[in-house]
Amino acid sequence: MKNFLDKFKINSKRYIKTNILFMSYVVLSLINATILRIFTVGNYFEIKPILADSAVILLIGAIGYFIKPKNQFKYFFTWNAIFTAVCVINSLYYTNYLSYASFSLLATSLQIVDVADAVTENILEIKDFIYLVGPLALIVIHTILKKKEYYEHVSKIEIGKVRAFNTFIFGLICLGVFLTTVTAVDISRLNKQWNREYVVMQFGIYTYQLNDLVASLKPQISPLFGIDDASKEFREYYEENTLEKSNNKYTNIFKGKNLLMIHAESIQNFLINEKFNGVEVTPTLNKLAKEGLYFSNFYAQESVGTSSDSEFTLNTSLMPATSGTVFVSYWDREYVTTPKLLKEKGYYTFSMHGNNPTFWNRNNMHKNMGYDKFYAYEDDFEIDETIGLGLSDKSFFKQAVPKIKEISENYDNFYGTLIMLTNHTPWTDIENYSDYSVDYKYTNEQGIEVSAPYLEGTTIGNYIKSVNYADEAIGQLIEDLDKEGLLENTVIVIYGDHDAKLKKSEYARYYNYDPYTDTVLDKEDPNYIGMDFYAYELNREVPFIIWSKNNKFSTEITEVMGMYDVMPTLGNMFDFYSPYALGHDIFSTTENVVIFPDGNWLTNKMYYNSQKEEGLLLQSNETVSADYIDKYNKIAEEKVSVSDKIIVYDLIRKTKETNDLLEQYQNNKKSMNN
Ligand code: GP9
Ligand code: MN
Repeated sequence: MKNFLDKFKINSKRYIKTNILFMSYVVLSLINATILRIFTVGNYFEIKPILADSAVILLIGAIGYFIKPKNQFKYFFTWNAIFTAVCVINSLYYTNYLSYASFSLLATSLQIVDVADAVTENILEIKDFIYLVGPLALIVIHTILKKKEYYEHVSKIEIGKVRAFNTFIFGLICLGVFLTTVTAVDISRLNKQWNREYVVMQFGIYTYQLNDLVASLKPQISPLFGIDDASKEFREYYEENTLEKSNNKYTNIFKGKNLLMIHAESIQNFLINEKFNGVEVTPTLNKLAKEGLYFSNFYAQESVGTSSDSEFTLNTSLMPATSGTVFVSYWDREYVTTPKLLKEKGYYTFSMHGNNPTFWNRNNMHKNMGYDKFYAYEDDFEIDETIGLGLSDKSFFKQAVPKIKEISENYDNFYGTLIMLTNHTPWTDIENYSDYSVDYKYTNEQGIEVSAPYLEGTTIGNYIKSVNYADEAIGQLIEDLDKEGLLENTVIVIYGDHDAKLKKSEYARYYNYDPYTDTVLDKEDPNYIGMDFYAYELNREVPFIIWSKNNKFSTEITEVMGMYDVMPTLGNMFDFYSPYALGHDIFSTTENVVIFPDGNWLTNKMYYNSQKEEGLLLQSNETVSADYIDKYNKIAEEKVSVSDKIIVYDLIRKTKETNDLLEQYQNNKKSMNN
């Protein structure tokens, strides 16, 4: 035994001495992966992802032993640099989207060039670059090893192939041990890849990214495979979930009216009816909400395609794609959309936007969604006032009204979407175009008027000022439309396209500020209001208002509602219908559910976090059963999955083609019989 131990000691020593470069590569690559998990999901030293990451690092590393020692550095450095890049990109990505990066988004990520300001203002943080220490350390180690003539020494030992073999076996052992811990749920989620946080927690970042690379080739490759299963799933889903046309007090109330949609960039619902120093942030929206139908529990369901995803879900009642974005990767598929359905009823359909038409590939996708014309940027607008990303909302609306007027003179009806822009992050230009104050004014004991800074100069403060500007712009638009007589036959719909993606920490000052001492409450204070995961998610709700000048509904709808419910809800009012809608007419549902692209869901009773497999009860006097959770988990999975199948496999087009063929066949048969 002693003999064996001695031998082991000597062998280990020799192994370490002749494998310094390889081991540095392994340790540094593993440390980066672990730091990433700690900084993103806060996952500390879980054995599963460490095993999975180790397997990837070792199996790739084994190949390095086939290279001559003096050239090995290039190989290990390249791989360590690739692993580091994966960590940096995912860290940056997580900060912004609370999710992990995907190859399928390469095209989408190029959009970031256009929002460069937003990126530097809000996204870059030192913690995103800590991973660079890895490759730097490897360079230092290599330089020292070179000086000590390590490579010459190692070259003398002719055991490259044995080392490669042993490392490979060790990698396989890690993989084997890891595989014994994998559950069926893990495999299913790895395949689906939409619950990315879960996948990274279970499989580690490197396996996630490798798997993602394969999954991202999906738009090109997968329509070639699995079409039969996809069609079956599609058929079965719609057989079991046939959406009945509703019949309620809102049915056809707006039949024959024009519909003008206002895509309100990044406006969140928490600012509705909010005041600073007694002055409303959104007086226009407050008035419209009070007079119209105000859906006060409304959520966007966007994924990484942000604005474009919301446009897609709103107009199709489908979910965003699980990898890539529909507007960029799947814009050429066929969809049943609101503009197309209204066009069938004789409406002229148009969209307008002050930004470059190629942004989000709108120039192609708007045509495909059935808009007759996309009025955009310099071709159709004079860029006479630029704020943030482009033409200011006020100038945009001013120029839009005469165009709408002309359309209304040439066509009986229209469906139009006006996409706002000014309230896009980073809201830095704000002081130049808003005099809204987010300070806190009070009279002190000496009777002197004091202004405590409160949110002045903060990101959330700038955001609020910017929302006030956007609200003013909407107010001016409504006024101008009224002057032109355009409100008599037009229904206005306003939707916040998604939340502003403010950081949790931004809310600390908003909720916990004491103006009298100009301090923010300490986190430990019992009165401190924190923003935990659920509070943050629930606060992401956006306004949704349906307003018509001559119908005063003055109704608030508190049932939870998602972007995918807009199409069936408006369809019931304007008399159009899509058999593929995944949402519901909100006035005909008993218990609605909002599904998020990551599989989380929300009902009036619960917000469920499918990543962590736990939920928050929303009504103190209610509990929910395990069956309740299972039921909505199943619905969430089904909807996300069937929606993705429609998108990837172009199933609506295929169904139409099959039906057309069938019809042709039956007609031929009929004429032959005659
Ligand atoms: C750009 C605008 C913003 O044209 O719609 O897009 P977003 O960054 O919100 O997706
Ligand atoms: Mn947007």
